[in-house]
Amino acid sequence: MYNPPDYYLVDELLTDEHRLIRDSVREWVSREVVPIIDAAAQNHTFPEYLFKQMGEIGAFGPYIPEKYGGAGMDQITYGVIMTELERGDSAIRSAASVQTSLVMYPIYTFGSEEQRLKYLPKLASGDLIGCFGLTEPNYGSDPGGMLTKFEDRGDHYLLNGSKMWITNSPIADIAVVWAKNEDGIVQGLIVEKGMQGFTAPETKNKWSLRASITGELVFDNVKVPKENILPNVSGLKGPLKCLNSARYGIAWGAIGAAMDCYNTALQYSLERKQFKKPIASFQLQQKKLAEMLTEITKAQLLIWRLGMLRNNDQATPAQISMAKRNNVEMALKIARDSRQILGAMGISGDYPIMRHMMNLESVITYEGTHDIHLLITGFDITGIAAFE
Ligand code: TGC
Ligand code: FAD
Repeated sequence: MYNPPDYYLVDELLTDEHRLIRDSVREWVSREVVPIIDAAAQNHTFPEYLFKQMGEIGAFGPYIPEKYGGAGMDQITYGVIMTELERGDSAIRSAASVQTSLVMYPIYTFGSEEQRLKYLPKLASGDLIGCFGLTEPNYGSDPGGMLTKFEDRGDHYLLNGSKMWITNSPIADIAVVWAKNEDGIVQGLIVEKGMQGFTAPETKNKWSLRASITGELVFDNVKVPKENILPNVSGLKGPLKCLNSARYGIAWGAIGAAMDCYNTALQYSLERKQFKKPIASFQLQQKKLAEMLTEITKAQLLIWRLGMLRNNDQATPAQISMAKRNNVEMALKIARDSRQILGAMGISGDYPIMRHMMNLESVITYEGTHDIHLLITGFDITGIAAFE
């Protein structure tokens, strides 16, 4: 049984319900993800068959009300699920992040009751796969500049433009797409697979998140029915609110990747002998391990507090940025140090470290780059935006 570090007994802060869900997701990851994930990453394929299983274990929409197929749980539940999934692989956590925070959240928060009832239960069960289109070829960190647009054509909207780097787009049944209306205001539209003029080609040759499928969204005069617009939000704050939920989940998730690297490095250092001693007996390796555990513990406490703030609807976007930035950088540093502890073995697919390390290069970039989150904190502290 996987046994992650818990130096400050953070487990005691969880309720029995949190632990029950956490343990069932942990067991599922050990059984279904760990045995196949290296091959999936090496072969650059997303194990799509896991999607339905993720629905069954409650990985999609845990905080969405039960009426719509969710579990009606709190933000800590969402967080512990993300930690467990990312211990398996960031690709698996990504699939859950997108489905919950970037597809179910906007439909639940900004959608009509008809849209909620039509899409949410099937998204929760994994019968429908969703994706989220914000980034464009020329507008990544600056999504407000987007060129994708739609016109009101009386009985439908006509959508034109393209999105890039979209998790799950080639296999998605629906896409929540952010585009500008004729007044240049950003709005969200639900675009369904099969709509004429809509294609989603795959982006190949990634060295990171190789077990996740990524692609484009291309809209060439796509007729979108009027009932597919998200009626209850307009402006860039719509997609940015979705990102708050996803960034929060990533801040929990990264801890799972970090713990898996730390556990692997600790175990290896106790077993591997050089100069007739376990390498764990050398001060240089102990320093790495001690610092890793310190950083994991700090990240756990940071995200625990943020989760409590989110449960009370008190967390600010800037607080979320701080946690996403800190915890992902923490995980990436731990992956790099762990890889060194394993020496040559650190680059082998027999261990999970190199895969986590490469994945985390995407995680530190998507959902707002490391730099952008620093600038968000800088803006929050000084009141001066340094983005442009
Ligand atoms: P700015 O003028 O500052 O803001 C526009 C409006 O939005 C409001 N706002 C927010 N509201 C809620 N939550 C937030 N986090 C918000 N940030 C800003 C703001 O108050 C304003 O509201 P209003 O009422 O005045 O209109 O916007 P800006 O264009 O100057 O940009 C600010 C900036 C740079 C922080 C923002 O654009 C940003 O966060 N950029 C990063 C883009 C990003 O994160 N993209 C992620 C794409 S999705 C993805 O990566 C999925 S990966 C999936 C996976 O596989 O896990
Ligand atoms: P750019 O914005 O071009 O940034 C390049 C560099 O410039 C970065 O280092 C950045 O920090 C820096 N920079 C930019 N602006 C500033 C500034 N003002 N000040 C200082 N430095 C700055 N997007 C979606 O919409 N949906 C998805 O599902 C999705 N999934 C993704 C999956 C993967 C695997 C990846 C890699 C990306 C995904 N993205 C997705 C896109 C992701 O959100 C963007 O890559 C990210 O927001 C950064 O945009 P960019 O790549 O265009 O980089």
